[in-house]
Amino acid sequence: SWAGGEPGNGQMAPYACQRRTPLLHSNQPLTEALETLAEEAGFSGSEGRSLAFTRAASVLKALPGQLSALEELGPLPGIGEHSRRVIQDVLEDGVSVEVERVKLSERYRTMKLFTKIFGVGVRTASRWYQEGIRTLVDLQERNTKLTRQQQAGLQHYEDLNTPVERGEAESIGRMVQEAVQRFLPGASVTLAGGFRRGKPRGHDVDLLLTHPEAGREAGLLSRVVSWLDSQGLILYQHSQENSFALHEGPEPPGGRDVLDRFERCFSIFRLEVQGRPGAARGWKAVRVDLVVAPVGQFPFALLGWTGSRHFERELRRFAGHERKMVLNSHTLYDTRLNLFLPAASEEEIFQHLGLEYVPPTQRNA
Ligand code: 8DG
Ligand code: MN
Ligand code: MN
Repeated sequence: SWAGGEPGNGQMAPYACQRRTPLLHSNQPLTEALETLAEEAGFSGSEGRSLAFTRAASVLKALPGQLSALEELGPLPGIGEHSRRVIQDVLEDGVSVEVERVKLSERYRTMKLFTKIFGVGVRTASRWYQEGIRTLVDLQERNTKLTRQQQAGLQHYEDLNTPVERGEAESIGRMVQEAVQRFLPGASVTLAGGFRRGKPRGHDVDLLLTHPEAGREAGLLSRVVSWLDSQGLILYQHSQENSFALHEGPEPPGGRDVLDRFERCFSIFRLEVQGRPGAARGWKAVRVDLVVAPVGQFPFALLGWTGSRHFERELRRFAGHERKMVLNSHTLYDTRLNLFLPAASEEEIFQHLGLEYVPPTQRNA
């Protein structure tokens, strides 16, 4: 089938957005090894190498069964020499020496520790590492300069690195829905991100707000956030205004990431929780992303915020390379026809792209 078929039949489609990738697959040890190397390459600033490992892992996630020999891979797309070597090692020895070495290395472990702080990216983590900082205690003792976001991230480090359960995500969705109804009846709140793809837990809660009447959603977010804040439900928030203007036209593919041009809010919620054994307090800090989209852009926003990140990247690459279209979380632009292609649903966006529809639960690329 177009979705992959048997391992080695050479039928696997080259772009992840042409394949179905379920949450659970049969090659976990292999994808884990490859994703560790992808992460390590990202920590070293080697984006190309990182992407190559991510692509290889993503191909394995779409295989219908467990791979037992490298030969079965045949001419699968996007699996390079280095990835093949890693796969072979794991298949033959159960582990890859290279991956094990990475996992034990001081640099990898420290980079992982630091990038798990909300607000800390690879560049900051790398700088701290070069300055000889190794632990969270070091960070505090050396009075390292931190942004407000990083301070909040450090303060709630443990909670924010405890997975958010689906039930918790749903409670937060209801809290936001309730606040939204106070200010704009008829507006909707949609759970996107990993939970929409069927993940049972995640690192944050991604919520998309809209209203069926275009324009009514303007200003909604600041009211909602202020109200939640006044109720003591928000531990940290950083909001951005909508900076998207249609008349500017689309940005070139590979240009600045335009996903962040909606009215949006990165926040940390204070979620009441019951029955946490051994917990001294009855609440937990949870990362929440709130995004507001006008209804005309909603399908694009929903598609863009459902992920996975690799699936999104592949969709945009497919649109650009195969269709000469520019896709982002606001619009789809056809550069040959010089026009925007409107869509009332995710299905219509796939149709415009000439892609078979991939439901959210099959976007775990
Ligand atoms: P998780 O939270 O369960 O770990 O997984 P996830 O839900 O898939 O990851 P995510 O980091 O929350 O991202 C989900 C999608 O939302 C992702 O495909 C792209 C979009 N998105 C964010 N935050 C940002 C951002 O800061 N910039 C951009 N460009 N896109 C973002 O969630
Ligand atoms: Mn998420
Ligand atoms: Mn998110």
